[in-house]
Amino acid sequence: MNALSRTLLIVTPWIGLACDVLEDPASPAAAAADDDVDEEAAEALEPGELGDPEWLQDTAPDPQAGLLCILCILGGAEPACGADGESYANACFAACEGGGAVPAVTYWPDDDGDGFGDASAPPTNACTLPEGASDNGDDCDDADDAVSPGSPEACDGVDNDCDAASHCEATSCADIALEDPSALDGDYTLHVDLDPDRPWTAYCHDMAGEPRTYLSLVAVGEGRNFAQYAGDASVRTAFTRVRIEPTTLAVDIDDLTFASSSGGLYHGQELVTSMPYGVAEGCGHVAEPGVANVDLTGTPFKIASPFCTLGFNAFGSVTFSQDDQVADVVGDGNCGWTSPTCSYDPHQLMNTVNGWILQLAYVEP
Ligand SMILES: [Ca+2]
Ligand SMILES: [Ca+2]
Ligand SMILES: [Ca+2]
Ligand SMILES: [Ca+2]
Repeated sequence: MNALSRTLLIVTPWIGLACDVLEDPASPAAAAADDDVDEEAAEALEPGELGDPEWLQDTAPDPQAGLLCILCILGGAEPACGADGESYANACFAACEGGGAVPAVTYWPDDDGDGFGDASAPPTNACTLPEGASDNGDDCDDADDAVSPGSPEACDGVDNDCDAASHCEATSCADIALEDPSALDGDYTLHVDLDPDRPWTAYCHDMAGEPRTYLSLVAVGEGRNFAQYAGDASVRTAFTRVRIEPTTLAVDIDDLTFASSSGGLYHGQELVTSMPYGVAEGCGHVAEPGVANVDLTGTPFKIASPFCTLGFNAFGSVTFSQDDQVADVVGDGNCGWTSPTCSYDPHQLMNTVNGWILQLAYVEP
């Protein structure tokens, strides 16, 4: 052991003891401080303890400590933080001049200034918040101040809130596809007008192409959700899903993507092979009149359209269930039909468009 090391071994614990004295003159150590430090104390305190925040942290500054601080410097050369937020050459300076030594804080760069640091950038330790830095590394995109924990999720394909498990609230299947271009066709929860109290399960179709929103019909099978034209012969179309415009809640009665048809008949020179949703047509007073059914049971929607009967010698009716979720439709004449609102063409022929004429409404909770 050389002379300097021996000096440090002796001086350093003495300083520690002296700082305790300054902090609490009434302590037993105060009496001992008047005497030389004995061998026992030197052995009890290792030089490294000078850097221990346990005793440095609350050490009060005191002008009388000037000499002690000079000696103290010998105790170490690691930069340290003072309670005053300044950086000092070592822990002794921080303790004696900086109001007590405190641990350095880890900071991350915050280039976009949103208060959240870049977790992927190397952090730095400092005594106070450096300019352009943050005390956390929670930003998942430090080049966009609209992206950070707690930011609202938009349907934009971006993880706006730095939580990969959370997605935007969607009103349409197009929203779902925008948020997640890899989303597959299937059932998704949408909200009417983004209202958390008005959820519904949509079937999203053609998500990889032009996403379209469908309402899956629960009541399917014999006598449910079909349209019919009865004449010399009959054509009947059954629906398992109908296309819905999720912002207006109108149904395109012409969409046959999830419909199947059977039979066929000639209307004049034209062969009719399918019928629009909710339309009943009859011609010639033969056999049974045309009938149709709309049944939204099991969905959170009800029928909000009036129906109307048109045609030559037309007669017909519509009977709604009490909750307006079911409509039984009759249409006949020579020829005549009953349809949602008033369809442009009751039987579906080439180049005819009825469009979004069946209006639905959300069943309020
Ligand atoms: Ca940031
Ligand atoms: Ca950001
Ligand atoms: Ca998003
Ligand atoms: Ca998210």
